[in-house]
Amino acid sequence: MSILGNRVLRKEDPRFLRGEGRYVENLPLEGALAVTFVRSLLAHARIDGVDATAAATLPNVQVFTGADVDAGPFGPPPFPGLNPGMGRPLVATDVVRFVGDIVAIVVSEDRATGVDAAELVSVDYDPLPAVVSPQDAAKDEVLLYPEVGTNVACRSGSPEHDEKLFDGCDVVVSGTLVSPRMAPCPLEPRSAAAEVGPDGRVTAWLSTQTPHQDRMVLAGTLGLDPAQVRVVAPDVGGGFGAKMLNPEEVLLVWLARRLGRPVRWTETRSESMVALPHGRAQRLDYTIGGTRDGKVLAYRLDVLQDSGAYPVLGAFLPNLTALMASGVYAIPRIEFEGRSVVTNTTPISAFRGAGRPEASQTIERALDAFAAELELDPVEVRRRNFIPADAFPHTTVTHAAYDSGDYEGALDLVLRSAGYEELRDEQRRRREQGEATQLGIGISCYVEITNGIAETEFGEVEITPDGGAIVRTGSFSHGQGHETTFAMIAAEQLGLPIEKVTVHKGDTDEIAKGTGTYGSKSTQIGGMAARLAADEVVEHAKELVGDYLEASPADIVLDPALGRLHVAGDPSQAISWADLAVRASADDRLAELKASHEFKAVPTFPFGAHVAVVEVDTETGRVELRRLVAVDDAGTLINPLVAEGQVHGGIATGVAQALYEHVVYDDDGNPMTSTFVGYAFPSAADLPSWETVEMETPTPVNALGAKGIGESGTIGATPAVHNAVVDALAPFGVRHVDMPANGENVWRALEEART
Ligand code: MCN
Repeated sequence: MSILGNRVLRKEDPRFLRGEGRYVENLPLEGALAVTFVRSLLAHARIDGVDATAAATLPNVQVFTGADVDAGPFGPPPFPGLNPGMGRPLVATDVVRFVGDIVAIVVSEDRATGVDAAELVSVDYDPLPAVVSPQDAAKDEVLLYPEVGTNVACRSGSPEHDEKLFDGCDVVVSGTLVSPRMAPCPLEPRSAAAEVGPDGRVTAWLSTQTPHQDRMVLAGTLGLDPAQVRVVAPDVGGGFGAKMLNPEEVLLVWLARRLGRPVRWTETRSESMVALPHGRAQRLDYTIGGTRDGKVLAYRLDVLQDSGAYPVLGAFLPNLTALMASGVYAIPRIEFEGRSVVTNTTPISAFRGAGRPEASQTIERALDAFAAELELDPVEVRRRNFIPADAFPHTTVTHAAYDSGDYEGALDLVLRSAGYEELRDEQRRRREQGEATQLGIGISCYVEITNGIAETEFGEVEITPDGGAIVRTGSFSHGQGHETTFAMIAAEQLGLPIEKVTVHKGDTDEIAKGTGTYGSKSTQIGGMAARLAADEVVEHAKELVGDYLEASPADIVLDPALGRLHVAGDPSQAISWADLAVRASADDRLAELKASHEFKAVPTFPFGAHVAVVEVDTETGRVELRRLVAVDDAGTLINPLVAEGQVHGGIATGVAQALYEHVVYDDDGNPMTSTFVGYAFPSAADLPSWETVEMETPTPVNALGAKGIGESGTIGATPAVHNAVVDALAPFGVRHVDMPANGENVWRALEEART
């Protein structure tokens, strides 16, 4: 029986549950100096001077300013269309561009002294006007980079408007949706350490998702040969897309080389809230048009992306929003224009979903607004526009080549599971009785893209002297359970028990190559690479067994149930992996039982449907999420238990954006939500238990049939909950509520509708 598709408990959990996880912060690193960053308290200012005299009087304290750092700038990354003139000095020298920008570095023997010294560093600022809203930035009145001449960091789509786009439409509806800026809030904040070895090579221990890519960027930014840099990522307590390389990690390596001593830095929570890149922060203006019977004919989307002070991945994300603009619907005409602008705020990067949630948040709100205008059930309007299940592969007018799907099937399943008709009955009853607490029912149907830029991943499998196996992968698990699921994949191919398979990751000296983990691509490319490497090991094993049994390798077969190799049709003389490893070791041939593979594939398109049920107190605006029923189809599941965990976490993030989280700045660019007191990061106690329903539509793109699941819940949940809140308020004439749809925003929407 196959181990794949079983709810195998996570191999890594005992380590974490016993507190035996190894994070950068608790790695033994003798004699490590503490690093503290001095950060700007102003959003936009010229630096007239940095005085470190007082700080340097504290025992064993050294202070470095931008003038000392002979490396950088950092970025912008080489994405097509990104303005190359908007690089970030590793330490600000002339100008600070957001609260949290690095203005000096303090190095001390212990962390407490470093914090004291940082407070004594005096920076002479000459304030400049701060540009906080992307709409203001787009006016190009105050420029963050005067030498560049514009605040626009990147353009996507086309500024051309087709006057005839909405021709033939009986009904045209417009609206604006702001996808609130979110802080990623990993449980483990960022942490980095670095040390130069006796051979002059530098090792950087990073809390990251992408060790191999980090090695290249570190080497590139510091002018080093990549062979001189080793990156090790130990256990990582969450990344959510944001833990990619930033100036802080580069500076740690620079300091270790400069000082010849090991150094370590771990972010505080409030530092993480301003300095770790944020996510989302898109303003989306939409117009949707169609026929009176609910057929959508045209859709226009204008995106204004806030990129924060220094453009990194976030500035590029409208390209993904454009690609996924059509959602699960066959829309014949779509126009898209995206502009990404710099503002005096924390940089925007990837955050769970990265560019795709914004697309589904908008098309799903637009569909509901269109249905409301037509006075049709939102379910009915969706049915009239789905890409049908027999139309795959299907390429949308925005050039997304969907691999496989059954969008109506997912909707049917979720409606049945939620008891949609009964919910509508209950809603009708409350409306008729004029109850203060109204019921809202929200639907979302989504499709998203995983392995979005068709990447390659590395996998290696090696039989160990005891007949077990090591899987080495270029993917990097930071909460996704790869130690279990990748072991399952290799165990399946080798016919070994999962206990005999160990997964190694995250050390660039041990693992030859890798792209890392983001875009929910690990299973479909990293898992496939491991699988194909395991298959090659089996082929090599057949050679060896052929030699030992004096038979042709072509006649040798693997019995996957017993993990033994024998001549086809003659299992009496079989050799187990354990026996083979012993014999091969004795003959000095164990190294033959090792193979590596690089797997490249096109993107896959997971999809699903969510139903959210909310209660809204129409007197106070208070919203309570009662239920969230979710169908998330990621193709064939390797481990439904792990996948379900991914969906649970993903939904929590999606609900949090719909109802709670929002990074807020005042007009001068001061962050108002830089601790968990001010930032509404929900805990499990704030959320109901999710009702997840399995559905598996394999992809033809890889032999596992697997698509990604890591971000799906997030993408499906936000629009379902958002739609539910608006639905609850429909009888009051409310057609729109800003996210997060919290008590205040709901109350405002109600007041506006009443007046
Ligand atoms: N899985 C499966 N069957 C599938 C697909 C996935 O059993 N068809 C399992 C996998 O084997 C894997 C897990 O689900 O163990 C997630 O796999 P996948 O969807 O391939 O995603 P990645 O491993 O590439 O993870 C990335 C994704 C992203 S982009 C973000 S953001 C995210 C996420 O995963 N950040 C997370 N999940 C997170 N979970 C935790 N705990 N912490 C984060 O920071």
